[in-house]
Amino acid sequence: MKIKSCLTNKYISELGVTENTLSYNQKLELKENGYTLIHRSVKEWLKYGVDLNLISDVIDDLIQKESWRGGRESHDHVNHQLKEGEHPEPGAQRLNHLLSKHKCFRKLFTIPEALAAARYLIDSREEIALSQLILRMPLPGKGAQNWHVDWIPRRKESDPVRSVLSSLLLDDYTIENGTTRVVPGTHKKLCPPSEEGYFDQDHPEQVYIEAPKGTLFIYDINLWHRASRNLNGQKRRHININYRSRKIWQQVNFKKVLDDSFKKEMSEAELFLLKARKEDKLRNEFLFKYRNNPIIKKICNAYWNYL
Ligand SMILES: O=C(O)CCC(=O)C(=O)O
Ligand SMILES: [Fe+2]
Repeated sequence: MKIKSCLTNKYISELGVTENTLSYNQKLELKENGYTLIHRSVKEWLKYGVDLNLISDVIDDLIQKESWRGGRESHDHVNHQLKEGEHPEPGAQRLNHLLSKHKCFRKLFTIPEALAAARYLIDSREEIALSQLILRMPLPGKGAQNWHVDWIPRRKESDPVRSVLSSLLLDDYTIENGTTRVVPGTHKKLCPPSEEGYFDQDHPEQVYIEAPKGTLFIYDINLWHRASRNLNGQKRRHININYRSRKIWQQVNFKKVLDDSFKKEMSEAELFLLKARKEDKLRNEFLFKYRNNPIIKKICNAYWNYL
């Protein structure tokens, strides 16, 4: 029997999410294909408190300022190996901790469709939190990734979906500027692409996501996907809004990194989604630091499944 996660439902409804926030077709696409695309113009986004032009300018300034250092906050476990001038992800510009860096990012983690999709796909017994808000931009001539999923692959039909990604496109996504490729339906598979021999080659059923600036590209964490190489050097920036089950790691420990003045301006519902209320437990920093150690990974996964 499924138990409703009442706090998440209560708070996302306070933030305007209803049963009808996603259309029937969007829900069907999420369930069957593993992704859906929702487009809004710059003007329409303004009604949601999202100023795409301002965000775009602020991102450019941050890229200028942080350059190859961008995104290091989430790569603490590899920081010691990174040399001067080396991006944490070779071939891509990243930025992290956006919420701490400018007010223009504040409404991005309460976009109703992103919240509704997270609630729709993540196991209904599990409460939800924002994991991170990051910027990714492939560098000219670079940025290709192998086929992957963004979390530990599901192995059994009964394994829960624990994360959903929503990419807000700040530029048009085209084949030439290195768009994301996906293989529709692969979110249902119980293995990662590498186990079927897919690394950096074309997949016979791949689809290039071609969509204009202002699109929200929402996908199940288990969908096979990969960023392509930026062939024409044109900007291809997106902000990734990642929700996860509260059982697993938040990539950013918002409770720790957001200051008190920021928290004071947040509603109870927003603080809940950031896992930054007084009663929310702090992440275990030791285990998080060593999260890629195979033994720690195994223990945490077993523990999360037991919870
Ligand atoms: O930028 C993209 O197209 C996708 C990036 C991605 O999948 C990742 O970094 O995990
Ligand atoms: Fe990914």
